[in-house]
Amino acid sequence: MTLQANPTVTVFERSPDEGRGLARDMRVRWALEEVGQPYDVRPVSFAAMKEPAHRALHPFGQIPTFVDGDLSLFETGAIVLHIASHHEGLLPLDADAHARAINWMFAALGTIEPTIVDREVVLYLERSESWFEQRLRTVEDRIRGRLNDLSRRLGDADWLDGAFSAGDLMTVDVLRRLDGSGLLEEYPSLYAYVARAEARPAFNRAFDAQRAFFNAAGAM
Ligand code: GTB
Repeated sequence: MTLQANPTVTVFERSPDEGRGLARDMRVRWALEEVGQPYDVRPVSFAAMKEPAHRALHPFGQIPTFVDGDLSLFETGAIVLHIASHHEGLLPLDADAHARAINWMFAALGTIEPTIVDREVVLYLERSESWFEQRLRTVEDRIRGRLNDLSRRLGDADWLDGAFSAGDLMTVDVLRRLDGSGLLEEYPSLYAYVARAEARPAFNRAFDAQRAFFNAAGAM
């Protein structure tokens, strides 16, 4: 009998989010926890991320990457979809519901997340510009537009389309990046949606694992 090695996920050696679980390895850890797949993590420094050895795994020199046997992936959408496709629990068996869950994954990554990343770019890179305040307002209004539409679609349902799926996992992980902005609080149903997802045992295992890793890295 040959022992199958666990998949390995690369993570920040020391995450700038200080253990808040806002970097994108969190969604991969969470997906792995939801399906009960054990995994290993491999820390990578900012410098090592840009070295050829890491770029062989990730052409853009970023984390996370996912290596499982001979397979190596580097985009979180593809990684979570791969995990969800190879285990039960994150994608419905019904073909149409399955496609709709993937639809929500793409919506999270392609329609919601870019507006939230824009805000981070403004805050971290454009603060000294004369037009900073005006640009921040514009970008935040664009986020509000997305949150408004999303909350209207969610209505009073627990999840976006029936049972919790990879579509919810990705949407919630994207929304979590608004932590500290006050924007999510303007939409109580979305705030409750994120809280509901964060109460899942798998989320908590993933969150605790990344926080323990951050604390251990800090102690070194
Ligand atoms: N599209 C890719 C994917 O989804 O996998 C994006 C990957 C990505 O942006 N990775 C970031 C990275 O490696 C980490 S997650 N950045 C380093 C670099 O580009 O040199 C983004 C992130 C970083 C930090 C926080 N934080 O501190 O709160 C939150 C999110």
